[in-house]
Amino acid sequence: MDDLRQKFIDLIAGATDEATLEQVRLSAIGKKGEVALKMRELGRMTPEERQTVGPALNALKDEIASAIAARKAGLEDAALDARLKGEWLDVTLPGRRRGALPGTIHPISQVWEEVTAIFADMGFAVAEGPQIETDWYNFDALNIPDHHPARGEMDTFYMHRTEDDDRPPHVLRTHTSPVQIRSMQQQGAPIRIICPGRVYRADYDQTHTPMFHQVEGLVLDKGTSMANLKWVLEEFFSAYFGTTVKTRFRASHFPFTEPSAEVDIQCSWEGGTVKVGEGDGWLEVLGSGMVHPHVLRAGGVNPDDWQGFAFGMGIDRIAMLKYGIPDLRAFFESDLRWLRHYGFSPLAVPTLHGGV
Ligand code: 2U9
Repeated sequence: MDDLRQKFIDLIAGATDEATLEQVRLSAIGKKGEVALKMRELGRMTPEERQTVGPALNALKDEIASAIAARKAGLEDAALDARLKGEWLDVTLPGRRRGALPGTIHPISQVWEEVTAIFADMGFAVAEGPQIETDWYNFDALNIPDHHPARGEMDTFYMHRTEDDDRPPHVLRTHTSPVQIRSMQQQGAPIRIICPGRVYRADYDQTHTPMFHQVEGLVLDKGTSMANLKWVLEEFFSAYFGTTVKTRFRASHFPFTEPSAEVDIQCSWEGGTVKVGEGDGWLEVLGSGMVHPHVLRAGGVNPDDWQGFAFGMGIDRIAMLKYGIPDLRAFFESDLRWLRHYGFSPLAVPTLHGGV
């Protein structure tokens, strides 16, 4: 029996995987294993022999069973250790880059939001309107005469109609001024609004695209003057460029304002780059004036009771100035490298407290 014990203890110790260990278990203490065979011999023994051999065989069976269980636990531990070593993970490594880069906010959208935030802080509401307008809202209401060159097909996109269609002619709006006419008609005076939006002119070269973006402003009240206009614009440009910006008003002419002024902002031209808010150069960025009485009347506002100013500027142009974007046409080419370079984080929402 000692030989039997030694043989199986050696076999158990030598088993290096669970399958071999199971083989050893079957051949030792399985139903047809060697211990079972020895048990069968008990029948042929004397009662005295049986009393010593029987318990000894049971003890041997138990001993082999626990040796197998211990070995099995050892093998499982070793397997787990090997797995842990093999599947080791450095949780301090930087994360993997995502396949597609996140999109960016287009500079025009960014500047649109910046401009809106600044004027909102000065009490201006935002008004929007249709991009397809009747020629009445786009021209007549703004005191633009029939013979004016802006009305020509060279400058304006007309929506052509069939001959039997007698609805009024429609155009792609050439400025956002019609929105102000509609706002005056709907809410009357006093009013303080800006109208940012897309506008269309039949023009395409280095500095013009057939679609571009404007923001116009309108303030009507009892005693609103050019002095108020100048303050609002200087306040706007200083907030927008983040530095005090002087303005220069030059007399001009627009059909919808009287008097009219073109507005320049102070800048320096050094090393081929424009810097706003310093130096003694000037840059034209804006048109403005006191709203013409004809235009007030078209909007249903009595010019004997109310007066005020209006202004207009190009969003694309002031975006180029602030962010050093040299080529206007690149704005609309959807070049991903350009968008990543000049675009803004979707989380960098312009706010006055955060600094626009
Ligand atoms: C109403 C009355 C008057 C808006 C104005 C300009 C002068 C102007 C240009 C600037 C650059 C257009 O984007 S641009 O090409 N705009 O010069 N705009 S006064 O005057 C208005 C608007 C609405 C009811």
